[in-house]
Amino acid sequence: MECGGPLAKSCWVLLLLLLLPPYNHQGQALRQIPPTQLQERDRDPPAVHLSNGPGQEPVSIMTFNLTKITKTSSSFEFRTWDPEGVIFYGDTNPRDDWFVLGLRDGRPEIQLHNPWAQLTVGAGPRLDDGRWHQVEVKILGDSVLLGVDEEEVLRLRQVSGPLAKKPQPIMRIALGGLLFPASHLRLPLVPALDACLRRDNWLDKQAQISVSVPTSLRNCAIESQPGIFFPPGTHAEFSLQGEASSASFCLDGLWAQDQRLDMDRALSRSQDIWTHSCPQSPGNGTNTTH
Ligand SMILES: *[C@@H]1O[C@H](CO)[C@@H](O)[C@H](O)[C@H]1NC(C)=O
Ligand SMILES: CC(=O)N[C@H]1CO[C@H](CO)[C@@H](O)[C@@H]1O
Repeated sequence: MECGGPLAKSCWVLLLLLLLPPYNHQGQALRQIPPTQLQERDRDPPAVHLSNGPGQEPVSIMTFNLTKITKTSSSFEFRTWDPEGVIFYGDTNPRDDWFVLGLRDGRPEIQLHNPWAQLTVGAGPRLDDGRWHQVEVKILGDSVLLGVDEEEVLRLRQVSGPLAKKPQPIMRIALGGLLFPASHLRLPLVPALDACLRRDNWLDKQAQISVSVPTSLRNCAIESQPGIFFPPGTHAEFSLQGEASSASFCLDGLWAQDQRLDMDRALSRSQDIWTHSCPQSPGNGTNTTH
């Protein structure tokens, strides 16, 4: 690979990515799902992506009538490689009665602000490992309980008043974003979370007044692997040419989370990528990522 000298800043490599046959180098068949079957994959319930393109808007907002609520817990499964962002936000009032469950450094974090308590607390195991995790948030009397994978990881006492007695009896729940600017958080974080959510069950269906249709632009149908994680704000475009079984293109570096990916290390680990120096003038037929 010619990466030194005058080309050091722009190391042009030609990658031949063998996409077919569908075997990895351990010889196992990779899962290939025809697009028509994506929606009807039986055992896997549909999942919604929590990030809304480059913006930090929630992907869905629900409202509940608190005077009708009998079930005060919410549960869902989610999966991510992203260590930071908002899973959901809830409020009756964005000024003085709100709650946020997010991830920071891969671990769950609760921030809440209401007349009874104002706090920021992190708890539980790292969840940014690309696996599905089950999460439950429950309001029990004056306590808020957080459960992860069937285990209680946090119990906050004396942090809530009776739901039905809130001055504004409408609770909003927003998925994957906030309903106020991120700077209003007690401890700011980057809200956008590159995560998938499924089997979600929010408070009491009987008390639900409205729900907006999820506006997520991305989909969760593809199998999650570390290599297909891109943080918000990045995107990759490749123009494929040549035979159907391979793709060749010139890359001017790959970036993820402001870090340049080490192409040499990727190459040394994969037997399915070949490199050659790019021609002097690759014909402007290539796209690069940032
Ligand atoms: C909430 O429910 C109560 C009791 O059923 C009802 O009186 C009230 O109008 C409802 N509020 C809204 C905004 O739906
Ligand atoms: C990669 C490459 O050749 N890029 C060129 C594409 O065309 C523009 C305009 O002619 C050039 O400035 C780029 O260097």
